[in-house]
Amino acid sequence: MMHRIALISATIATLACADAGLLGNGDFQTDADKDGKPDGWALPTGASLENEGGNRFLRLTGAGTSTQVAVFRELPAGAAKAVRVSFRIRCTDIKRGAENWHDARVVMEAKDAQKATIKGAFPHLNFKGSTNGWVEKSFARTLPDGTATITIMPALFMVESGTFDIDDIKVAAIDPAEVPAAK
Ligand SMILES: [Ca+2]
Repeated sequence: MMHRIALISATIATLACADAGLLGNGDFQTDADKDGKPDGWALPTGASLENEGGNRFLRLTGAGTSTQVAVFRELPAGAAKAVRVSFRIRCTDIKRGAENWHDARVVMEAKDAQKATIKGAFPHLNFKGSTNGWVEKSFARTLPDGTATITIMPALFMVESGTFDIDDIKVAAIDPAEVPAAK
């Protein structure tokens, strides 16, 4: 009996650790309902769950210049006044489409309680070409007053071709004092 209690405690501790931050399952590891999709994420056409040596991650595959491939999450900001966002990405032969913004992007927005976008809250990191393996990205931002939710959307916008891998997405509440002053 004691053994079983210890096992359950260990499981709960692992889950709490994996879910640290505002975004659950940002590492794509959990598929508790075994439907082949990472829990909390929808996988539209062009998005797939990949597995390399036991590490699961999201892959977006370019499907031509008339197609946008994107996944979307919305998370409550709760009491957070500032957040640190981090993730790692890997690009393979991403060929831009007709417009400058037809590339790989991680689009983030702050929304107020009426779901209206509060402009300029987050940078939209964008990528094209190939990276040399996985590359870590991180930034910190103060949340605008009135932020109720944060949306995050990794996307391939009308690219000719290529694949965009993303993993270990974390959105963590931090002390606003930790946000570097804007230059
Ligand atoms: Ca992972």
